[in-house]
Amino acid sequence: MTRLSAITPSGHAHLGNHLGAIRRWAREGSAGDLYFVSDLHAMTVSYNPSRLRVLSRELLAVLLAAGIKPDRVFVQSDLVRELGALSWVLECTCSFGEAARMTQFKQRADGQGTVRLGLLTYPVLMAADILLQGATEVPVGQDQTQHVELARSLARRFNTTFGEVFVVPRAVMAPTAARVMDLSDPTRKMSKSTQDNAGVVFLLDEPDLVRRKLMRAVTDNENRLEYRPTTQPGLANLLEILAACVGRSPIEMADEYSSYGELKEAVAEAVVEELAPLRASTLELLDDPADLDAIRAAGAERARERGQHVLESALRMAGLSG
Ligand code: AQP
Repeated sequence: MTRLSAITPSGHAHLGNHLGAIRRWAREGSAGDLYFVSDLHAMTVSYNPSRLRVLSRELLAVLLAAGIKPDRVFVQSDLVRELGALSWVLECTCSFGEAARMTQFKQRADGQGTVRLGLLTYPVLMAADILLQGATEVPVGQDQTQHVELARSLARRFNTTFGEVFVVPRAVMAPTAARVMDLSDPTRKMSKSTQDNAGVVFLLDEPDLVRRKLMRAVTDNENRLEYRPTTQPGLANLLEILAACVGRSPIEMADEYSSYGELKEAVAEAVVEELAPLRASTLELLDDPADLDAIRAAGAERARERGQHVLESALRMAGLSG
């Protein structure tokens, strides 16, 4: 079984990425799991090239620092030639209607002045990511299941039309982990690309900044320390963060504190403690460019080797070289 997951360098990694995904990947991942930094996907909206390079590198370091084995990780653009070739074959297997039907495309394109063609075709690139690595399972949230369905359709269609090449992947529901909300606006999730940094705890924030952000988190005027996500979303978010850090339930945590201030202090200390080893290891990896480059190159080589046979067969069967 090969399970494939990705993280997009659309901004600096944050507490939500850590508690919701990266920590779980490092703790629960099995030998067949693969993780990649999806920098090509970050290009579907306006971006800055030098920042993208820095963010991709930083995310790779975060994944390794979290404890994901180096032989399980790679950066997507290191396979840009292979993925570009396979994407073209798959784009010519996909209809315009299929791509245009993607709900996420409609949502993300809505209201944008200029919509990049890559935003429309990126689910096909995602299919290439999956099929090139021969992934059998793709853990996704509800918003991405349609994209994995597309990858399944394209794999089946190609296999039926030209010959068996691709493993047909299936979407598996990513286990529901803590969904960390923005500290300034607890009705929206903490996000890498949020413009206002005050509500986002980045993994590389200095401990004092982490404390300040958590102490300033928006709560309410109810003065009632209970876990009530619908009516007290800010407080519930803090309780969930604390619960995720200390491995207990938010309801239990609510019973432990008598004031919002006391709770915030506890959350701040728990988060600083949770992030300290990850931050230190990430900075250490970023400080040794040669070592990180070597890990990255080896990861790319392995990913390329895993996909070589699939790519050559797909090109040959599609009537191209090979
Ligand atoms: N706030 C969050 N709480 C819990 N989990 C989260 N994840 C993201 N935000 C939270 C999980 O992190 C993994 C990698 O995320 P992604 O790169 O695929 O993109 P995303 O979900 O769109 O993440 P962001 O941080 O919100 O980025 P932008 O701003 O670009 O949209 C996923 O497993 C995701 O569930």
